[in-house]
Amino acid sequence: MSAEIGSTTAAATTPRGYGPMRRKEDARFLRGKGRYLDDIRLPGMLHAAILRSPYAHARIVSIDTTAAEAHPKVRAVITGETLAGLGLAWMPTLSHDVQAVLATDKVRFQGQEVAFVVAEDRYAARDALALIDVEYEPLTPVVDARRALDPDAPVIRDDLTGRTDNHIFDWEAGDAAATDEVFARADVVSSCDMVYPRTHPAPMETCGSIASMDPVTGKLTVYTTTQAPHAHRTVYALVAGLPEHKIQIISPDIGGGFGNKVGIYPGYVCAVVGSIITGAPVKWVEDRSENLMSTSFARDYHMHGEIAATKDGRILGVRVTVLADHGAFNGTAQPSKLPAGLFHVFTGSYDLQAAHCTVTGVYTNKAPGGVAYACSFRITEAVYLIERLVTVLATDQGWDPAELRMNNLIRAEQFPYTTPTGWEYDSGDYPKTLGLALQLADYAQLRREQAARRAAYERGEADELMGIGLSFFTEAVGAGPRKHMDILGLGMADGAELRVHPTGKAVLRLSCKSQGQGHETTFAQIVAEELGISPDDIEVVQGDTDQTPFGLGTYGSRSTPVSGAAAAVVARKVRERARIVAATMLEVSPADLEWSKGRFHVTGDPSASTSMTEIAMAAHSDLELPEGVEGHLDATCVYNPPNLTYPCGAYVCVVDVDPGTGQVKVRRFVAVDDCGVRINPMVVQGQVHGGLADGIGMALMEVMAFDTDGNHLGASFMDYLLPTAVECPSWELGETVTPSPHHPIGAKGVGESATVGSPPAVVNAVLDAIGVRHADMPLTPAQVWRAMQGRSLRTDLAIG
Ligand code: MCN
Ligand code: CUN
Repeated sequence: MSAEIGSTTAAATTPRGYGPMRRKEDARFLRGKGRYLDDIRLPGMLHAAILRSPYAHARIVSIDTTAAEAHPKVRAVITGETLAGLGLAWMPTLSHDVQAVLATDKVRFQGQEVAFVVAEDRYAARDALALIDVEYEPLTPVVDARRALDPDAPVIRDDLTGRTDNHIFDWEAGDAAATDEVFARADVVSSCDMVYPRTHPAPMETCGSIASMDPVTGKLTVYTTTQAPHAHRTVYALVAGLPEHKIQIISPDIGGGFGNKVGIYPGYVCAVVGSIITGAPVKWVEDRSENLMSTSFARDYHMHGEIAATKDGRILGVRVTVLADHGAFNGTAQPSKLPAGLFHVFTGSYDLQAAHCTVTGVYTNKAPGGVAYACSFRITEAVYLIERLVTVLATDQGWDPAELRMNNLIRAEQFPYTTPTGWEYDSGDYPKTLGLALQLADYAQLRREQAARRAAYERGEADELMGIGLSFFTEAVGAGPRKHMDILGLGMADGAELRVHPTGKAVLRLSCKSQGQGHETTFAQIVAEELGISPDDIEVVQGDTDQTPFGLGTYGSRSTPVSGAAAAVVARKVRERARIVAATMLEVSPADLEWSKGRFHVTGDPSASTSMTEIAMAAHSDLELPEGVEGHLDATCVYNPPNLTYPCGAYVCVVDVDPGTGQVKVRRFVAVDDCGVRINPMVVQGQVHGGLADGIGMALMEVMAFDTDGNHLGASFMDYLLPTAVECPSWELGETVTPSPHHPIGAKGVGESATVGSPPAVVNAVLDAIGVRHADMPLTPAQVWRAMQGRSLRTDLAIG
């Protein structure tokens, strides 16, 4: 699917370090030999199923489990009451709220967990759900976030003491007075209301967990689909009061996470309780509908944005108000001190004088979670907002959207650049990146073609209209404990451990956890680059808390910025140890040695040299090392990033729209990404391809819609549409490389870039084609058709 232009492609041979290399893990994935959670079978293992609420909002009058307990294959039925006895009926969320593990008082969204059945097989567990008798007293649900703060809105969270409304938080960033001043002196102001609809990460593999409590040793082993094994362990220990050193979390192969597997779900807690009660391992795995209905969603932001400029096209400031629908429990995955996550970067890639934004979070009767799904903590929404606003301004003024962007981008010499909301972008050459994208797309020619097409359409000689959409994004990825970048309130720095064996093979242990991003290959390449060992000889170990160092895990495209840095630092430590060993071997001073990939040689005498393999063997031998120098070649490090890394990208999307049907065809997509130094360009391209497909999905088809009763209208892939190869063009990728100045190897994260950057490009293209100023995503044929009639609707609510 890749047409590759504007970038260098080296031969696809195995490199010693950076460069395109086929993924090592694909040897098992492509043969169907991956080991996913549901492949794991422990002796005596029991199976669980969850009874879920059919209502979005209802009081629980009674729960009768007698008949289910009498089922011959049922071993335990757990309700909120059982959990309350253990102090586990409620659990903390990622945002310092609490969430019912199993509902006791009320159900607050459709699909909420009510009871947990443990049985001898999966079928019996499912059958027994039907034997549980729950009496509900239905309550009016709050479905539309805009109604959540109405004085007569039902109070969803009456479990919280003193709560009389559905308000969660108010948050603001930027300088209100300075922004008002800038707007007062602006020549032109454009504004726009837009909804970023609720979407879902929808990984191929759903979530699940197998808990096994050893009644003799008291050791709890949990196999679970988590992106953050160490964080999960600490939370289990803190919440359940279990001894942390006796908890082992094993995250096996993961079939896609996309943020869906960051949080802790009620089923995980219940599986642990089920194992403690039954004395056997308990497996719980969601089905597709359960995943779509109850696990963490994304977006659901209602945004009002204003943008101010001078009459000659200088953008001065941005003013934003947001209503954020967080569902029934505030469970958004984001740094604890930032209730609206990194929405802070809503000023985008432009050099503005002032900006201000307020975000209000509200409860509604929908599933909790939020942010997750290639989000980088709300940057997806921020980029969509600013890239739509800039386009709306261009439309209103009749300016060219490419020129407007080019004239206002932060310039290369302004880095490090502090945004009006106080974030320090590390590096970039935005005009160069945009320039390359425009060149690859042949923007001027596209505009000519578009004009000709419109003229032909108006003459009745063409059936379709053509649209060109642009976006430019800056991402903020690689969060660590410094700068308040915790998660779950935990500020756990990320470790790396590297051990070189006597024969020169190495094992690298990391705190992050691949869900498909190719870590086993790319992190081996980092060590290979530093030590000159072949990546094939370096094993990357992740996902098992007994085997790996502490750290927050993989989300917010942090693995390369954080664990990638740790891998480079730990390899350099090993190299310095190797230098001492080599100096002893060659009988010179360490300072007299020079390193060239894979060997040390004596300065001025290249023939006096020794290879990494020889050094490794010597390090484990009877070689007399200098006083105080330990043998072996191993090292550990803990990396706490000084700042986030800020990758960027410029995207150009070309669409053809059939005005008769509203059908959109993405004809071309040019994506120029700058993620600093690329470790494995092939893997980076794969990440970008996936993200671009995601973007097409969100822009054109994906939405979690609800009806007025709070019924979920997207609980299967029949209703929640995902893009396929059919909807995707042959991607045209390009690259610019601006290394991160504070990262040991100059790399920036890229895993979410394309998902963040592509939706506004697609939307801008479709609206450009049909000549409509704004319509909300997803731009389904019906929505496009309505927009052309001047009747764009809310697509996330059946009530419109
Ligand atoms: N890489 C590289 N050079 C760079 C940057 C990255 O070679 N300059 C490589 C990395 O070494 C890694 C991959 O690209 O193999 C992605 O790296 P990074 O940007 O650090 O992102 P993470 O590994 O932290 O992955 C997380 C990110 C997130 S948050 C989501 S959401 C998402 C994404 O990755 N989920 C994914 N991409 C995904 N891809 C797959 N297949 N499955 C998911 O669940
Ligand atoms: Cu938020 S989706 Mo990714 O950061 O795991």
